Amino acid sequence: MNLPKRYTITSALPYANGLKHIGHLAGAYIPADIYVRYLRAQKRDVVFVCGSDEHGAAITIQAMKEGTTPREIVDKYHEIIKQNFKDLGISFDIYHRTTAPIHHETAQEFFTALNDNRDLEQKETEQFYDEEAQSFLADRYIVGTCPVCGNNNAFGDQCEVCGTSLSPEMLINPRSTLSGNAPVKRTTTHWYLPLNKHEAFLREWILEEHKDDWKTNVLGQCKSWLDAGLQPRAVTRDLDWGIKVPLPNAEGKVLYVWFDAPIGYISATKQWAIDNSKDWKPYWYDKDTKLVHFIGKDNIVFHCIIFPVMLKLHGNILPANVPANEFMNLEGDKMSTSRGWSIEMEEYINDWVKKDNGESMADVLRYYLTTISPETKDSEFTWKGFQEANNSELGNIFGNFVNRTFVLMHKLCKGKVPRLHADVLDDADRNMFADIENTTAKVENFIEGYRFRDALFEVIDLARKGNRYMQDKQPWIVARQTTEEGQPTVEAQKLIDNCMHVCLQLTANLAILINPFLPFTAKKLCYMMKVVDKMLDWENAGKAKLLSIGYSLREPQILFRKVEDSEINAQLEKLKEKSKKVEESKKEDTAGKAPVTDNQQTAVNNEQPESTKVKPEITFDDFAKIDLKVGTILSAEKVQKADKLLKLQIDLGFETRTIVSGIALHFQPEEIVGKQVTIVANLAPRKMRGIESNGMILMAEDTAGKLHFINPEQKIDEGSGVS
Ligand code: B3M
Ligand code: ZN
Repeated sequence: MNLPKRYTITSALPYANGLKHIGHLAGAYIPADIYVRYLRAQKRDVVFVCGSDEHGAAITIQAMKEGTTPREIVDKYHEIIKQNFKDLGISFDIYHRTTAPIHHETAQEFFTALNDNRDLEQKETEQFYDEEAQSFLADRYIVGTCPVCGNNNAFGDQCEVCGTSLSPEMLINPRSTLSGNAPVKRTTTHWYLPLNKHEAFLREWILEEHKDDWKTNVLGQCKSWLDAGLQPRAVTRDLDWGIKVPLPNAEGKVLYVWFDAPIGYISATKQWAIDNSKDWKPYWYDKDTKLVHFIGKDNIVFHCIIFPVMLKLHGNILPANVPANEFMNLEGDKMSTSRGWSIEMEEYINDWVKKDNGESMADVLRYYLTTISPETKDSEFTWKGFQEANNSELGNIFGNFVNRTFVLMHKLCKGKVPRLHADVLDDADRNMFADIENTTAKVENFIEGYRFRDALFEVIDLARKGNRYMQDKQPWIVARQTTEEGQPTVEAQKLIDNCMHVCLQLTANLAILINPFLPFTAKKLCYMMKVVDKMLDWENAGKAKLLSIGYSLREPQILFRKVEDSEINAQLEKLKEKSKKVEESKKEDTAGKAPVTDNQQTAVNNEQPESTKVKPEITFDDFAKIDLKVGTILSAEKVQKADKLLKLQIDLGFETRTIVSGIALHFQPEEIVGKQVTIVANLAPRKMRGIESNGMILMAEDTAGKLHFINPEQKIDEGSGVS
């Protein structure tokens, strides 16, 4: 195999618009860190870059929400996220920012080079415009109904419910997130990257050249994009936050955030090179460099189609691989910070890492997230699974093996590495050495193939074999064959020595093999073995003689503490509370009210109380389209894992309807059965938590936020119309 001369490894630049959760961590950061730590242990030349993505609507909209400036938002979240990564052992060589001047220059140069080379097209088009806010509405500034799944709050660039990539024109009933108004069309000029011209190249490069070494989930997404036909993609926006378009006639225009962000990998490399007196160019131009992008699946199109076209036009190297991960769910539902159904890195660090056993709890998270890594399909984090991984695998297998080895070595071998006695060496001993060698080869192969889950499994399995070996050898029983003075016989001591020698050499090997995955634990092991970090160099892996005979070792330290049921229950409770709070504050989906976006809600709050605000005028014909009917609630039940939803069966006389309504925090199911309600009978069906809801019940919300039924004064026939 021809080894690359150097590696440029990137992890997706997180938007500095809020805390990042452990799903992000599992998707793009832990796998990259494992890979990079392994490469460094192999003494390969590698740069690992990342940083904050600080432009785009994600930032400006968050600033509006927090009532502050984009600058303050990025300054605040950049620092927090950077520190979070550090606390969890993600070892970037640089964690840069896209607001840095060097990045602005780099991105502008890139744009200019492409534009000068006529690789971009300038076009005048009609785009949505908010007359009240006097602003064009791109990306997240516009919301509407997703044409694919019917989500009412899909963004102009993407539906976050079904993941479909959208353009504002595709939204049904678009509305501005600035004013809530329906937008109008206005002409504006933008620069486009004509992806359609590069289809043939992309097909060849992705679907032919990489058909065997890229992951199937990645190839599949690329293929469906290519099969759907590529369109020219605008690379500029009408916004005032971002990197100015470096042309004289481009007042008020900035580079599209997805144009500048990936260039952030290059500018980060430049800054790293400056800081370390290196030349950055080979890392982006030399064909001997292996470029690998670690990302989550929602970023595939940008890293496999758009950015590669940009890189090719600009004369840079292309990614050798883009091992994108699928998503990680949490306790049966999609992980989402905005819905409060998430575990933020910050939160985990405060609850676990900053307490008692500190850094080893960072390793526990790294461990569990790797064992459930969504490498080929979506996976799920559960607190029970976390506890199990810690207590059973790390504690009972890995930790236990190391601990027994050290305790017995102190008890039976005077705290020193015993020698190996060839005359009593048996197959079990020899097999153990062979296992160490075999495992090393397997771990290498898996890591090189981006199969980190499998690699980690092999390491734990080796520890499991170590436990079994020790259990079979039972040195503590052998030690009972004593002389008259009470010392083990010569023969017995030989057997003990061999067993402990093997276990200690195995421990040293485990430290090397576990190091890319659990770096804090590897460090602790080095301390216990009184060896320097250099022992962790990969060239030592698989070797039988890492610890010298007669070398005295430290007392064992507990590697992993037990995680108690009470701690797990507290986390589960906390998660529920958090999501309840968020959902309450959003009042999203509350019956009787159309769902509003986070942003709309801020706009409303900033102006006047909702009760005094009247929506824009509609015509009688608009109103006449709504079919209101009276029905009776036949049954009501809570929806699993959705604290605020009730599933209602409503008798409409002519039929019985299922309606899912967000009123569970206001009413007990049993108290509303038999009540009459007014419903919107012709609302398009909508799926909530997997249940199709056919309509909406009307509710009045008083100024204190309490809900009241809108029903006839006395019981009337089901199916009666309301107008
Ligand atoms: N900030 C989107 C995301 O955080 C975007 C990634 C940029 S990578 C160049 O998912
Ligand atoms: Zn959708």
